[in-house]
Amino acid sequence: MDEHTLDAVAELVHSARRVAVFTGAGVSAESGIETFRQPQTGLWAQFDPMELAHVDALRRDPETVTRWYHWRFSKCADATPNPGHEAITRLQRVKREAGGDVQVITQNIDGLHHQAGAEDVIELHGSILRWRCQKTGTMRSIGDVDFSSFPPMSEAGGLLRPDIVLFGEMLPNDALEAAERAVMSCDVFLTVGTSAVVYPAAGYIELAISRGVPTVEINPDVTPMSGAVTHTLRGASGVVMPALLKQCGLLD
Ligand code: BV8
Repeated sequence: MDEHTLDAVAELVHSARRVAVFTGAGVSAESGIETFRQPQTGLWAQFDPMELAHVDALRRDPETVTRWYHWRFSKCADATPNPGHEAITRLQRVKREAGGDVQVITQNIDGLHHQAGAEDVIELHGSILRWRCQKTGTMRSIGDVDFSSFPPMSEAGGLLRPDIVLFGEMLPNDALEAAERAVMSCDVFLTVGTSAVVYPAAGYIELAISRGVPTVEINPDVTPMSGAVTHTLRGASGVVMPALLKQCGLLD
């Protein structure tokens, strides 16, 4: 991570009134949750997430897809927020106390931003912690789902599925509207831990760039947006985010 860039970004974040923080699976990597495009391990190694996380796969093979999501939940059930999540929450708290705001827009379904204390998190792709009856639309917490057989069924005889957005499904309107408002009103836009290849979510990075506000990519790797953002901080979010807050004088 380049010290000069860190200093420049800290200056931008410190003076910004409203910050939008757009996150992807990379922000949960240091909590032990494999990123979306990391090769699958063990039992699921032979499956491609892009195949399983698709609405057609759920229609074609609800047993395998619900088993996979139950397995993915089991991988994140014990996960706890890492210093990256905590730094984002702290930034939001400090900005709100000063009359500004930080809006967290996440593609992640693991609930870790919320667990870290972030408020009003915009979950573009829903949450694996909520499961929905396909027949009645009723929601229930994953703890109230009977996984003794797959696919899990509701009392109404409907298929129970995670309340997430699969490929080929529309994103919830309220999340889209909230995300657009956040990007259109921010003074600085941080994109943290995302490969920036999934749409319409990745479009928010392009929207921020088109507005001409400073945009910062925080990621150990290059992404398709690396050449278009204002600054890149190459590093893990669990390291970069706390360093950024420390540089802003918000963390000792
Ligand atoms: C829709 C829930 C329309 C499920 C997910 C325009 C152009 C091209 C394609 C499309 C387009 N518009 C629509 C599409 C199709 C498709 C799409 O985007 N395809 C792409 C992939 C080619 N989009 C859709 O289908 C969307 N729906 O458009 O509907 C429609 C119209 C009419 C009728 C019906 C529908 C729905 C997209 C949502 C899909 N659901 N998640 C689940 O999670 O299982 S998306 C999935 O990818 C995850 O949510 C994940 O978060 C997301 C994005 O991936 P990332 O978060 O970026 O994760 P990834 O592993 O890729 O990258 C991790 C990054 O972190 C890496 O860069 C890595 O270097 C970095 N990293 C690693 N360690 C760290 C780190 N960074 C920081 N710190 C670290 N320690």
